[in-house]
Amino acid sequence: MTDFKRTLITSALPYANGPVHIGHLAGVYVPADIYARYLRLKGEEVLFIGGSDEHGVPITLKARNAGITPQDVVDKYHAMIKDSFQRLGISFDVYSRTSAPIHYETASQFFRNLYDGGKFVEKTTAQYFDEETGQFLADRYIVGTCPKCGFEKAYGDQCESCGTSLSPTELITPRSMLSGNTPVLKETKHWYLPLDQYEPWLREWILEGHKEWKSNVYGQCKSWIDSGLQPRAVTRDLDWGVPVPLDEAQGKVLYVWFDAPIGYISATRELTPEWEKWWKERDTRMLHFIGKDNIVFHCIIFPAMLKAEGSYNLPDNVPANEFLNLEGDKISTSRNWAVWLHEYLEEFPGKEDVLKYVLTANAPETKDNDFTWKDFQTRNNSELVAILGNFVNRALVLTEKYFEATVPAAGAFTENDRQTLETLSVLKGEIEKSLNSFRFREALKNGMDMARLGNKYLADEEPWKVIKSDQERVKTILYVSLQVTANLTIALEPFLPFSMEKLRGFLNTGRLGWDQ
Ligand code: B3M
Ligand code: ZN
Repeated sequence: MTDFKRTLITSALPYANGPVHIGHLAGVYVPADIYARYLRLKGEEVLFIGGSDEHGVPITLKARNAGITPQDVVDKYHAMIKDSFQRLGISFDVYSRTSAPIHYETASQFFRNLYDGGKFVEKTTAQYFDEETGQFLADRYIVGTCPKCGFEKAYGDQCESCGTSLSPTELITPRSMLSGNTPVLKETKHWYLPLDQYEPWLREWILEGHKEWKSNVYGQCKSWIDSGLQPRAVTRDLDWGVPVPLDEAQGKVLYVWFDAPIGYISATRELTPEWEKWWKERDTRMLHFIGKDNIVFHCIIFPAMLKAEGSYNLPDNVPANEFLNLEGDKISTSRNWAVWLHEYLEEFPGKEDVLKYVLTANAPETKDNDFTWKDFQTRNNSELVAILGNFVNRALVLTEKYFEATVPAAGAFTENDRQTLETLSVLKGEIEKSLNSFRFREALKNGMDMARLGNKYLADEEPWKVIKSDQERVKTILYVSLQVTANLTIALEPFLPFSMEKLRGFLNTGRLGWDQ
């Protein structure tokens, strides 16, 4: 195991064609933020990278339907997403965007490095072309009858009625969504990353070298590799995206999934001139936080790109989560079936930590899971308020009531005092072990066990009774209780940052490190 000196955390770049919802948060951003905060608490060097993914056909479709430009679409949603992440306390070190000039420069240079290194395969194929608008048609711009079920509005890549994935030439009576005309097949050249050539290396690097990856990630990589990897086009005939930096490639852009992961590199370049320390020095550990639908791009395609380019590190782990459902149904942007983050923040001001708590306690870490408002309410009332709130409130109120809110000096410890203080450090060790294995649900439960420990200690010691006969003893009881409280502000900081900041204010302890 290499001794890493620093950790680079990337989190999937959300498409800037709509707001983020609780599925994105539970899958990617809450776990990534917990891990970044934990490493900072440990005093480790860490960068937490985020940004908006601003290319891709869905954005151009949204623009076309709204009669605005793709830049208008991404400007609106980049700002909304960035603001809502900031208000939720997702502690990015940088939140960039792939329409930024630095990204165009970084992505096109990356493409040139591969091109000049002869890493691409060039292929000319026949694609549908709209003669009236003079444009090649992306799959989503072609509609026709599904050959499987007869649905008349099937797209060039998929029939939304029967779900069959299609290629445009399979459509019956294809039509262009731009002009309505029948498109013609026209030759066009594209550049392909020959993934098949990286299969032996991917087998070695992942299937032999990363058996420690989460089983849902390792399993998906194995099935992709076993199914046989095909060359993948990294360019498209589109006018929205990073232009392909070749004179012969006028009117062509980089495929969105080629440029987007390079967005992590451009965001790091935007943040620090020392960006190569984070992307190229072997004592940097890189982690990609993503949802399961992005596994192939982050474990197979982007690593093959990095390997082909040759000077970059590869990810050490990709702790992808599964999906979160809402009230028993799949979250759907098109059906507006989601809890949108910006709406939650408006409707529940001051409850940012409650959402993070519930999404972590119910995180889809190994299988899809369900978010219900009933569970949200129950966890808030019977866990956050009744266990955590109740303990810290009693520890603080009793200290205020008996000792004018000053931390009393402890007298001799009883067996129960010693037991309680020892259990504190055992629980912190448990939390650390869970977090180091990206088991955030388990880590949070261990954190809440710390509050349960405090409640049990107060119930056992009953300072409100002892105060009548032995004030000195109560000093020690409250001293131990405040030790538990101070440990909670450290252990729960990654999960409940706003609440723990408030609690530190009451304790007047300032920011404490993990091992203090
Ligand atoms: N824009 C988001 C998604 O597939 C996609 C991630 C890019 S990460 C480089 O939901
Ligand atoms: Zn169909």
